[in-house]
Amino acid sequence: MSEADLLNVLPCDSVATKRRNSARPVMLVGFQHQGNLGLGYLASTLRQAGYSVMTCDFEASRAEIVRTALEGGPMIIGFSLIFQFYVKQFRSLIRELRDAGVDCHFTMGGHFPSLSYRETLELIPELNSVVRFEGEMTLLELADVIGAGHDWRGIHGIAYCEGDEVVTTPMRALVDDLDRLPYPERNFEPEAALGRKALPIVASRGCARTCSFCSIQTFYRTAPGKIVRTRKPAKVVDEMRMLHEERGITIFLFQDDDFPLFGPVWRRWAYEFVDEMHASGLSRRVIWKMNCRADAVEPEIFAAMREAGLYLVYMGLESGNEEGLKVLHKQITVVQNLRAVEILKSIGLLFEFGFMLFDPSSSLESVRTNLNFLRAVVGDGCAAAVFCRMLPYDGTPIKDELQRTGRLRGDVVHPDYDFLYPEVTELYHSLSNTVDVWGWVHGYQGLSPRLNWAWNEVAILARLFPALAGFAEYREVLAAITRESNEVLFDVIEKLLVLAESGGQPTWTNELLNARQERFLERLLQARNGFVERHRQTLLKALHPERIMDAAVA
Ligand code: B12
Ligand code: SF4
Repeated sequence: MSEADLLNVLPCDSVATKRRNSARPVMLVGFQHQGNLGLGYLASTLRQAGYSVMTCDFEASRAEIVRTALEGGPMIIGFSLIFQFYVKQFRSLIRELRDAGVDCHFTMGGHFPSLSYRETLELIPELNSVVRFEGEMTLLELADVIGAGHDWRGIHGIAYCEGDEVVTTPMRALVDDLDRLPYPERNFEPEAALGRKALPIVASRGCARTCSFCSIQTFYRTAPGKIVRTRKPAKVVDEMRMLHEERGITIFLFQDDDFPLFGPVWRRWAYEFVDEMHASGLSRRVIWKMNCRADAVEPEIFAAMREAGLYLVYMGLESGNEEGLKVLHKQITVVQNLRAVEILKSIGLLFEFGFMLFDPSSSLESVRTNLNFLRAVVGDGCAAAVFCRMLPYDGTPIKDELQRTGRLRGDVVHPDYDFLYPEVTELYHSLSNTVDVWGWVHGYQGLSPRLNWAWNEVAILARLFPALAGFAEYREVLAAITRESNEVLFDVIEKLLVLAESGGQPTWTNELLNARQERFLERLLQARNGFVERHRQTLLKALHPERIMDAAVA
């Protein structure tokens, strides 16, 4: 047995019988929007071992979090930092807790603390420790040791400060068998679309790929143990069945970094999952969304998954030019990206995608190629155009490379870098100044996310509700609004490119675009609300508890 295996041998069922001091609860604080599965797994593991757990949403009011801590008297507060740009907000919350007299052990986990533990401990000196990598077993051991009044500094998988020194203990291996973990706790209200409730779930952890901009690959490669671990399809389906029967969940959002699909082994996994979905009867009652790479998209398996309830696919397309794909180390070609899009369209599956219009290799020419790629992908209005600039997160090879070449800028909250060419910097700034990026492309209330939400609803309507009169017409109106909105964005980029290449006067202004955006939004709301209102009674009837079980897939 390897060291990694040994460290991993902490089966949850046998630790449940160990004697421990669980008089004081463990408190967990994290970003709960759409449900935080990391906190969910930590909470269920602790609870299975006999601890009581209090979970707080990081977005709750400060006063509420402080009050919960003061009243609950936890022995540990564990903070989950999954987005590095929240690090300073966590710091200020932690200071407030300490100022209020909360003096228990403070620890923190997540990608950034795991990979940049020094910086985390430096930025937040109020932390007693950082738990590195997957935290279930380490947090449990921390609770056991602290509860027993012993010194916690010897436990594996943590970092802490000793005077001016940062000490790390031997790394703990990744959880070898995910099926030995209890199902994650989900003590939050599920999101709902048209009254249908959605919850996140994972079928696997880890990713075998090595994209240069992604902290996931470093996170799962730095810790010892197997990088990609899949759960048994039957266990995944059992968890879905339980959530469907007990909480009426009909939409499942798979948050796997890369849904098991690629290559013969994982393809077999996916087919087995499909079989389990049919055997359980769930394929007719629930629908699911997953994330994958474009090179995993093949007609046969996607058609099979669609029949088993797959309704929406998220793909990280990331770039539409070969140089960009190379710098991002996507190990994929533009043709493969386009082929995936074509396949999904041809089998009638809706998709969303991630796309970086700008990356560290950008030139005016590559931005133009990216623009043409976007036109090819969503020029028909099948989904809203989204794009961003690549950001160099901690723990990513691209950040190290930018640092090595002296191009890294910004800080942990706003990581940034210099483009290679001043004209690209100028283009990027004029685009950001012209388009209200949060209002249109990114923010939860932005136009593109709202259009995509409407598309999400369309897929749900098609799969979880009876056929509705005028549905095809509504779909066409939505496609027209999306197409026109996308085209305005494309035109802005195009005109700014021309301006950067040959000078002249800007055509689009921020005011003009805001007015267009408002108009698109009005049209969208009118079409969507009108359609939903017309079918209000039918939709409500279909949501009636007994009918959830009967919802037939169209
Ligand atoms: C689901 C998800 C979301 C959900 C969040 C749901 C939620 N409330 O948790 C949504 C869709 C909202 C989301 C949004 C975004 N996301 Co996101 N998301 C993910 C994703 C795919 C899965 C997270 C997950 O559930 N993992 C499964 C659980 C079991 O693992 P885990 O979270 O890592 O937790 C384990 C350990 O980290 C550790 N741990 C974690 N917390 C703690 C706390 C303690 C006390 C301890 C002891 C241990 C511990 O133990 C846990 C159990 O083993 C991750 C990728 C990833 N693999 O993490 C990206 C990821 C977290 N997202 C990312 C980004 C960039 C974003 C967005 C900015 C995207 C965008 N452009 O809009 C937004 C930001 C939203 C915002 N607030 O502004 C990045 C973060 C990069 C970084 N280093 O900061 C990631 C890592 C993806 C990536 N490719 O790099 N995201
Ligand atoms: S971007 Fe996606 S495919 Fe690439 S390493 Fe990260 S999770 Fe894996």
